Amino acid sequence: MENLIKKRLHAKELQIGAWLGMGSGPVAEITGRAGFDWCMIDGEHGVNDLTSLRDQLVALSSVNCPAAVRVADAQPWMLKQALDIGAQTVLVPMIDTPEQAQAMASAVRYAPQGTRGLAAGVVRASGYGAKPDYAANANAQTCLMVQAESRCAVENVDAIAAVDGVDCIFIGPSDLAADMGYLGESEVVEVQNAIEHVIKRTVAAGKAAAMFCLNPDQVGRYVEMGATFIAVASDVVTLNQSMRARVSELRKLL
Ligand code: 3PY
Ligand code: MG
Repeated sequence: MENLIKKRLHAKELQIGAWLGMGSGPVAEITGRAGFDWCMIDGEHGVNDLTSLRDQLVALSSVNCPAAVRVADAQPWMLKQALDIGAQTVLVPMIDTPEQAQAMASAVRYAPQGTRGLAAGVVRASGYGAKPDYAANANAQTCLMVQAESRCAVENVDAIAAVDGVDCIFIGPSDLAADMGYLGESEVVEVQNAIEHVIKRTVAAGKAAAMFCLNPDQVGRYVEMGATFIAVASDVVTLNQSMRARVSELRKLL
């Protein structure tokens, strides 16, 4: 199946999406129907396990919402599992060096381009064997995003962006701010300058730049810098805000 996220990343089309951290198929289905260009199922933070990741991939596919999975760590076996359950786009946190990025690019592709383990006949990605051409087409449809979220990654951005097989560099503003000594303060100018640097160098290398920004007033700035893939909502944050707003609204009325 064609990977729309990858196609649009390469075409530099703007894609806005939602973060799914609740581990819930129904929440994924509701969010997937809302009109976002994509949803990211978060296996790094939150409560997801392999079965809940799979359930949400099924839910998003049922409503034709392109899906991506963030794995917990830069481990080839985690990428193997995420791809086998049907994720075509994977995001790997905390990639600091071109060597780490290269290892991830190898882990997500079958030989000869990579080292992904092959069990195409029995995994969900191939329809449990119903799509015999899955393995032949998988490398071309797999999309690798790596997260730049440290000073080291900022310094190495050119070399990371140059790695064959890396489609997108995704900035993690919270971790980056923390690593720069500004825990919880990603708005400070030093962090914003580092973010701008990563976006601009990534785009200059011909790769897509992605950002996490839940403040709607700030999204336009990152688009102007060149980011084309932006997380603009989170299931946890939205539920939290709307439940609290409803309680305070009703407390005033009653
Ligand atoms: C971060 O802000 O560190 C993230 O990983 C968000 O995506
Ligand atoms: Mg992070």
